[in-house]
Amino acid sequence: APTIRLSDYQEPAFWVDTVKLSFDLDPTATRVTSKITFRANDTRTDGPHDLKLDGRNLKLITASINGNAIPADSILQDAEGLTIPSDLVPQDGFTWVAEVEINPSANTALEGLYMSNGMYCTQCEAQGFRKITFYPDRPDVMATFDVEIKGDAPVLLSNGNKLAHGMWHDPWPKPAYLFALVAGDLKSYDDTFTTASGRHVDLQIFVRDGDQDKCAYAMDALKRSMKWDEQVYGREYDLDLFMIVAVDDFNMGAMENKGLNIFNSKYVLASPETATDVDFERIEGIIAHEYFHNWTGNRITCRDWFQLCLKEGLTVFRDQTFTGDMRSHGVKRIDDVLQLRGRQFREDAGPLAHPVRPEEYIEINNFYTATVYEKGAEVIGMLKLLVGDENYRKALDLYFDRHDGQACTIEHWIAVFEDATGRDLAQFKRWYSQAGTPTLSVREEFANGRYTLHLSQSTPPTPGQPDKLPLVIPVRVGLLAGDGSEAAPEQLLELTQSEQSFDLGAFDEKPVPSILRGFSAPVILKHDVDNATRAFLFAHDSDPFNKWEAGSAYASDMLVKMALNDGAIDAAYLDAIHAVALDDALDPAFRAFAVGLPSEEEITSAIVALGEKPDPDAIYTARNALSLAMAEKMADDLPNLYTAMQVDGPYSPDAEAAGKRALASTALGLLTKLDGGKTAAKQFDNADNMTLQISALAALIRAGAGETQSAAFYDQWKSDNIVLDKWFAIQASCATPDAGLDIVQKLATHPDFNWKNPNRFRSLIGPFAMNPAAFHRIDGKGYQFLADWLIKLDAINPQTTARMAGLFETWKRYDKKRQTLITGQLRRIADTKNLSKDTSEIVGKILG
Ligand code: BAL
Ligand code: ZN
Repeated sequence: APTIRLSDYQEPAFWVDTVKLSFDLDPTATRVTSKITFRANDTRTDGPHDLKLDGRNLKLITASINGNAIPADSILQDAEGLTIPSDLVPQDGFTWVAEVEINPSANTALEGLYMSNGMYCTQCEAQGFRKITFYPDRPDVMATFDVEIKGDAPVLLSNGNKLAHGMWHDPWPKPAYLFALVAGDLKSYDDTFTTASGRHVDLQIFVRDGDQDKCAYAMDALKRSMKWDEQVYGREYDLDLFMIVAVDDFNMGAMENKGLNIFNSKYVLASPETATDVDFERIEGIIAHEYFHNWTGNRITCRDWFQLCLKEGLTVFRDQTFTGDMRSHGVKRIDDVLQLRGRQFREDAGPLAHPVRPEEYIEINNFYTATVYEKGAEVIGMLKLLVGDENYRKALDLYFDRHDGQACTIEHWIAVFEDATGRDLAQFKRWYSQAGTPTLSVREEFANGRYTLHLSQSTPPTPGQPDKLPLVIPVRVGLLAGDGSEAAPEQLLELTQSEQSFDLGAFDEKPVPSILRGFSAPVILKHDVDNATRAFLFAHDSDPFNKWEAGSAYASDMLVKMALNDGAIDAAYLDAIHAVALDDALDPAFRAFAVGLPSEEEITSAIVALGEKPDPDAIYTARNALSLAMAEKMADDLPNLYTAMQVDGPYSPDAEAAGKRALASTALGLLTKLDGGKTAAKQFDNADNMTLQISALAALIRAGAGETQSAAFYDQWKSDNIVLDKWFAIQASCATPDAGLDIVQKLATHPDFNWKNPNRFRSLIGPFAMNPAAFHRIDGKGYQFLADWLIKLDAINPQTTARMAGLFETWKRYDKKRQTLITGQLRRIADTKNLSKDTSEIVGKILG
């Protein structure tokens, strides 16, 4: 498959003004008629131009230009599309009409038009529209769409405003990737919203009959998102109608199609009995994310797919801020950084590392990555920090003013900030083009009463990028006095050179620095800090992120040493964690994070950073030993803490109640180490909400118990697919190292393991591969299990397979024996006949 390069970008020869689509739905033979008006692109003076249209798996019935049928032998068609020679193409513009036939039932890749539980639905981003009809399927081609849907389903939906049953008009020019169609026997949960300027908007969430009672939270989140975007970004909604549809078979989390968002049902449907606190928060965040795309993605879209971060980084940043506003910024930041380190730092450190704006790809679906999304959001956060809140808003206003209705690039985005603030961002822009996580090294100096920080930065080589230039790194720094108070106002240091020194002023005694507050840049901080200082910051830092970080780094150092067999448990750490766990002045949600130990994945990467080979069993054992020591240390207080964190009254997913339950769950995990699972079993039996039920089950399974409860859970929830996914996932992720493989092998033969459904596939295979001690068995059977399933899934769903193949990206971290075992499996996948280009690109890169 060819490599597509940013440097090869060329505007299309023809623009599109209007698209009229008519669908005659049939499960195996849907007819699609398209009428498209093309206009010459006057900037392309290299004509005459052939008409080249993308199209895959389409049966062409008829095609005409300006009413003249095109003879079949004048149409050059291949697997990727068709070409009409220039002599048949009026160069100043023309109307194209074509009829094609497609087979939604055979579409297991879930891209284009497909069937899910008897309903028709679409997924067009990035390049699914070409599986619906012939079209210039590229985001810089924006057109208005009129859609007519013929079918016997009671609900026939498309983008824009509704004209009549099955008739839709979308007045806002959009690229084809934002097209959507849904048809089926769906019920709606309705509400309304009045925008700041008084526009009435109907809101509808479409679900299967019986699920209407699980829509209230998503609807509430939607209305809060709409209001927030008005208040914080001055952005109003722009159609008469906003619809969300819940779909069970979906490769992604959700999709921002104009006016018709399509969601993986697990990110819409929620009730206290079926969804956890974490699910509620995620639903809120994803509803917001997709809604926010209406401005950052839809009204202003991407010129080409290399610019994906233009909409995704910004929209993630916006949804993160929204969640922080709804809940707690401090806690949200900790959560986001944990995700960033667990997924994006991992990606950046391995063979799949790529810049926030990649410069080449084989399959664009492979670039919906943590780097494009999460690091893309970090870059926006840094930009905001550097220019300040007011300038940020000024720049965003200018962005919307200047580029509404356009398909843009990162250059446009940067220019808006330069024009709004007068600041030169040429160096800052390197964040978009340099892959790899920079290291920020810190050395302190206190001499003659002056305190100086010496900062240096370096970014490691990544595939295709051996040499790196210095970045602009915003470093928020606080300084603490010996009594824990702030010794000076917080400062924002801008590190722009490889090495730079910052004189932070005169002090009577050496202050204790709190560096990179709020995790002000996505870097790895290297600063030799002793445990006493960590304990001090953990006790006193006023910045919630760095307070948490101090405790986490303390635990991580200890766990690394324990796993490498030259460390013991530090009693001072246990004192510190004990104090924080019981400190009622602190938000329980914060305490839950503070008491939760670094994950096995985090300990693994810390060991790798020291140049050592991680031993998954030793890491598992070390972590267990420390948590047992914590449990024993707090033994007298845990029952009280657990009781104090119980929430009375009916379940509410609000942040305060959720925080209490999170801390109760942490306490329960520790208690289970002491009481043989008595408290957990009781919690399981009495649980009236999913948060309590599943946290009890998880605690039991982690302790190697919970068989009775697991069976009861299955019986209770076997007809609810979203909950059943949790049942698969919890067994795979919490399984003990020895039992893991047996458990997942058995689950893979379970009648409910419907592997063709992406949620079900991911719920078993993903958590197993992210359970390091179970997956990285020294006999290699964990690797073989994953590879077997990837090979099987690739034949029907390349996109999800390729995504899951990324689970092998860390192979170079491990010892020779494991490396050989993993690469053996990767080669087996690579050698599979008819392997998709999606999976082949990922596996090829991982093998290097
Ligand atoms: N655009 C794909 C799904 C999302 O990022 O919202
Ligand atoms: Zn998005």
